[in-house]
Amino acid sequence: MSGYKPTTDKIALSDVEIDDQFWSPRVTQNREVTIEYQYKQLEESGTLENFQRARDGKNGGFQGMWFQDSDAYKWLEAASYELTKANDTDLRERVDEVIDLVAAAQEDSGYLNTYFKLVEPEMTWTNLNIMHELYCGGHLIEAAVAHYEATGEESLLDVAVDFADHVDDVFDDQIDGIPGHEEIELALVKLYRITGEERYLDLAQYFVNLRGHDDRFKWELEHSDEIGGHSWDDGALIPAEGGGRLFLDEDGEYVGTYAQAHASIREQEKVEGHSVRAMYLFAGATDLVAETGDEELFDAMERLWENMTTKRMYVTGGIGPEREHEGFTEDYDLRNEDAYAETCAAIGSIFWNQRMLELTGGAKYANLIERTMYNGFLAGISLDGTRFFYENPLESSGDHHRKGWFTCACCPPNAARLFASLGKYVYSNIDGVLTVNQYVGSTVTTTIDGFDVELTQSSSLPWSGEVTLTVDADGPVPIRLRIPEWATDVSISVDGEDVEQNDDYVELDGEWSDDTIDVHFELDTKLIRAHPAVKSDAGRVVVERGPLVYCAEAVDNDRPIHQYTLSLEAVIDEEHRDDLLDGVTVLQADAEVPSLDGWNGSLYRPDEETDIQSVQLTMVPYYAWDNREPSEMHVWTRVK
Ligand code: FUB
Ligand code: ZN
Repeated sequence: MSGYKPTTDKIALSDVEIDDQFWSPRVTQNREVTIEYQYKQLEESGTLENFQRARDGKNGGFQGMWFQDSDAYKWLEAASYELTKANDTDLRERVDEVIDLVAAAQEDSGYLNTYFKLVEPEMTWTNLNIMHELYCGGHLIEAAVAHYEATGEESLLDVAVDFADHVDDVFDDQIDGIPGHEEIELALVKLYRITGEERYLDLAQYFVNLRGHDDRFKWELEHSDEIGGHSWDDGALIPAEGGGRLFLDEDGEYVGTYAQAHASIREQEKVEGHSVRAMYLFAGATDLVAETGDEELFDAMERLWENMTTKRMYVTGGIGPEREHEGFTEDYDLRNEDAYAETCAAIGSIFWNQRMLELTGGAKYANLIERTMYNGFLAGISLDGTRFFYENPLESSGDHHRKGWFTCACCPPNAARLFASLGKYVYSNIDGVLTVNQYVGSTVTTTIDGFDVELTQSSSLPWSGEVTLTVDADGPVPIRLRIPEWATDVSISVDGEDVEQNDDYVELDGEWSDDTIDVHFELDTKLIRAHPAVKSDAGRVVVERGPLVYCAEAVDNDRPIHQYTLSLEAVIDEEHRDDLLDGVTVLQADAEVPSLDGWNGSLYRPDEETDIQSVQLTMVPYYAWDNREPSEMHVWTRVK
């Protein structure tokens, strides 16, 4: 098939070249180390072999999780973003090989899922709750769009289109139902945007609008003998005590909260259930608002965003405190040591917020993306790019560590695709305004309302707040600069002349001819409190400096971290250490610990007998924790 149309209104990844003292080493490492490493993991985990067996018409022998195809698709998406940036022939060959494999595993009908092909070929589309066929298909489509945009080749896009057409035939002609794990909604909007085929947009709307209205999930739970999934791990996915239990309430009654299917998305008041599912659904729904102007859906998005960010989000931007459902629980439940805060959920939040930002221009979304990028997301990857957190606690006894791969390896390739597409988050064309969302050194070369513009940015974030932009355009191009939420003082000048600013943005209209915009964001160290309703943080503060959340690790301190108390008047010194953790600004705060003298083996003694010693508490950025020898870590520190 040919005739796909390119998207034109957004700033393309190929328009942006990152050149940043903080992010470039990580982006380069993602290409040179992480993507290579993850390809090996696709081999070792059997992910590619599943496609080979499916291609060769074999039966059985499926390896890994039932949605493992998605690991390959996310890898393809990440690798494709790299192909946008460089003509990397080795990577391109490898990508082509994987695409050939995927294409060869596809059935003539367009159906594609190696678990079902190898294990339960008669049971396709019977267990929408749990079996992730639509989720995998969504990742296939996202990879295909990325590959087409990078290379102009239709090899993977043809596979994705055939799959999407098959889904369109099946839903709702033969089956009325929705995916248990959202993802295909946002992918279908991407496919619509690149092909111009309305049916993909309609299908995305169908999936979003049916959620909370159909009883297919309930039917599946009641007919567990008739649906797929029995062959995985002795059917552990099916019975109420297996995967199906996640859809039940404490009384064993069906309730769809886990998959945001408890009510129409338009009526939902709070972010509920599995957090990655929620983020992907909201990202897809926001795409629909952008395409259709659906105000009721937009109101729901704003309401849910408000609930999430004021009651259900960690200071790192991480979300979803609970392990069992991998998701949200109650307002203000922000447990620290047990925090789940899956890396994929932070990534999903970035996806959703970028869409809200591009829809509304609201600085609050860009602020949250910045917070999540530097903290909740970045902590998910080791400094060497080969180990990953699935869960991101805000406190540890020293026993939580990143791993090279997981049985359920959703997070590592998700991180790879976000790093590889970082350029998408720096600038937006919002209603004809070139908006600088993130202060990441880079050059954007694009066209805004018919005028060619080139803007080069240098940035000293996150260590200090000096940003310089040079702009050249062949016509008037309005520019908007976000004022970060953490900036305590701001000064901005264009060619040496100061300009006015409001709270969220600085608006600069003008003709640009190699003009220079100098920006200074005052970057202070602040003690931050949580709302008193957050039990886990009562009597504690977190230290932030600019966009970074800090933590204390015992490896930098003489005592276990739980023994320290900060003073509210603490003087906090800062020192940039190039030799530590790939270069970080270290904070040292006045603190107190109880003396260890005179206990003489006793466990308890009168308070007045216990001297208090003045000490220093050393803190490092949270993203860099657990990159040295294991030790206790706290984000929130007791204060008096
Ligand atoms: O189910 C697919 C992915 O695996 C989810 O998004 C993650 O939470 C993990 O369960
Ligand atoms: Zn994950």
